[in-house]
Parts: sequence; C-alpha cells; structure tokens
Amino acid sequence: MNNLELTTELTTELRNLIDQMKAGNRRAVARLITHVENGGPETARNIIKEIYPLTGKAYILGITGAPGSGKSTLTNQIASEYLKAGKKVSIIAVDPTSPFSGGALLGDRIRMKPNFTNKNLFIRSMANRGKLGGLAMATKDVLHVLDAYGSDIIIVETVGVGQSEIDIFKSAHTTLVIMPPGMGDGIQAIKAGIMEITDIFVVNKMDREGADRRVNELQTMLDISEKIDVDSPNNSIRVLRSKGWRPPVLKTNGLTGENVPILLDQIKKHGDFIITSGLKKQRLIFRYKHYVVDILKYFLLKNIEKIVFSNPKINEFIEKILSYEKGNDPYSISDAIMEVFLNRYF
Ligand SMILES: Nc1nc2c(ncn2[C@@H]2O[C@H](COP(=O)(O)OP(=O)(O)O)[C@@H](O)[C@H]2O)c(=O)[nH]1
Ligand SMILES: [Mg+2]
Repeated sequence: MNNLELTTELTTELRNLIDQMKAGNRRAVARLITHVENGGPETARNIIKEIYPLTGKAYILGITGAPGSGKSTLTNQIASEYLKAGKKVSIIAVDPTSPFSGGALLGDRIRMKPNFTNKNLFIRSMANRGKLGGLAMATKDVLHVLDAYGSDIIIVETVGVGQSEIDIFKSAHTTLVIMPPGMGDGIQAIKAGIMEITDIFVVNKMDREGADRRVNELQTMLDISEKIDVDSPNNSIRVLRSKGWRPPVLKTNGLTGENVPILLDQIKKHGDFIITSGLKKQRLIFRYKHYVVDILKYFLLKNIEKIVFSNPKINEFIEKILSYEKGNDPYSISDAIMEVFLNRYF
C-alpha cells in the first residue's frame, strides 16, 4: 500500500503516550483515545499496529436499551461489583442520539461519582465523536486501546438504534438489553434486531409497578422465538446466539444495586457458554470481518482516485468506452477494472 502514501510512523508523542499507557497511566489512555477520535483512521492505524499484541484479553459487555431505561445507573452498579472483585473496568458511553453530549456526559459522570476516583475505573463518552471513519469504527479502535490498557471488562453503553451499534453488540462477548416496566407497550417495544443481540434481558426499575408483567412478556416472547427453527435459513434472529442459550430475564434495581450480583453470575455463565459452544470464536470472526471491511472501505474510498489514475493501464480501459460498443459502457468497464483489482489484491 506504499503508493497510497499512508504513514506508518508513530510520532514521538504517540509513542510516549503508549509507553505511559502500558505503565497504567489513565490520562495517557484518555489522550490516546482523543487522538483516535480526532485523527481518525490515519492516526488509529499507527496506534493499533503498535498495541495490537497487547489486546485480546478484555471481556466486552454491551449494554443497550431505550433512553431513560437506566443503562448508566446500572452500568455504575455493574462496574462497582467488578471493581469490588478487583477487576480493572473501562466504560465507553456511545450515544449518537445525544449530539450535545456535554450535559449527558456530565449527568453520567455525576451519577458515576461513587466510582469516579477509583484508579481501576476508566470512563469515556464517545457521543458525537469519530466523524472520520464514523463512530462505529472509532468505537472499535477505542475498544482496542482499552483492551491494550489492560481492562478486564469493557462496558459499552449505547442506545442500540443503528446497524453499526448493533454490529458492536454482535461482537461483544455478552450483551444486556434493558427493558424496564412502563416504557413502550411490551412486546411491541422490542424492535427488530434486538432479539438478535440479546444475551440477557434486564428488567431494570424492579421497584416500579409492572416489573413482573414485563418479565412475563419477555418470557412469552422467548417461548415463541424458541419455537422458530434456529437452523432455518429464514431465521435471522439467532444467528450469533446459537442453540443452547435462552436469554435469562432478570430484574434489577439500578438505584440500590439489588440483584446486580445475580446479573454478574449470569454474565459469567454466558461467558462460559460462548467458550464451550464455540460462539466466542464465531463472534470474533464476525467482529474482525466488520472491522476489516470498515478499514478497507475507509482507505479504498479515500484513495480510489489515486489507485485508478496512477494505474498505467487506465487509459486503455477508458479508450474502450469511446468505441460506444455494447460491453464497453462505463459500467462494464468498471466491472473489468474491479476484476483486475480483485485479482491483483486477492
Ligand atoms: N425507580 C428507579 N429508577 C431508576 C432505576 N435505575 C435508574 N433509575 C433512574 O432512571 C433515570 C434514567 O437513568 P439513566 O441511567 O440515566 O438511564 P439511561 O438513559 O438508560 O442511561 C434516572 O433518573 C435514574 O435515577 C431503578 O432501578 N429504579
Ligand atoms: Mg445513559
């Protein structure tokens, strides 16, 4: 890829930050993440290349659900439990629906306050960031930075609205979907795609009326979905969940932390399940396929003119178009160029 003139050199500043990160410096991690967000994939590539051998160890826990369902509150409780157990925890809040993140972030930080000074905890909001290459790609890069930093658990909190967030969840080790009582009308509230990503349902706000009803609705829905043939080609639902795991439905109280230890037990159980079932590897392959496609899309799109125009054969192709013959139209010629391109690179 040399003719694309991609830099492969780490600046001294980045190298120093990586060294400091390795030494456990939280501020260095924060600054590296800022570089990833602001510098986009051009900067991220150099960082990831350097730190990659340190990654692959963190457990990624996805948390999604409608705004106000208690994700941040519960995230704090979950983080507390892991911190108590001596784990190093990182939290990324990805929320593209709140573009003016200052307030939301402040709110989250205040709510997170009991944990905020713990040196084993790192919190970052990624709302409205990652314009270069997109938020989903920035999130994947940041996950690797936090993994290399030595996080045992990385909690990703997002409103799972778009396909890209759903992709993040498909590649998480365990995804919690928060469904409190009193929001939406039961099964109707379960949007397409949610079933596909749910490993554990959490009915948060168990202190509110209707919590048991919500649990029953979810159980009924799971009964129905279990009747669908998992192997049927028409069944897009449980592609990455596989047989043998019925998502448990748990009630929690985000304010008091009630049942959070039970939730952690279930997360552990699911973590064991994905290993024994082979699902872990499947999810990792899914994750890196999408990551690589993101990277290719970004750099190919960015460099397509350079790639095409710098090819000495390009004029031969284009001159064919000037014949105005069938099969020499711009689409067919583009197909032919793509063919050459694919043969060269694959
Ligand atoms: N009654 C009750 N309120 C809760 C519970 N968990 C969170 N909340 C409140 O619900 C509101 C939204 O919580 P938040 O964590 O910001 O939700 P998010 O938007 O999903 O991150 C806040 O006012 C929380 O204090 C709970 O278990 N019971
Ligand atoms: Mg939140």
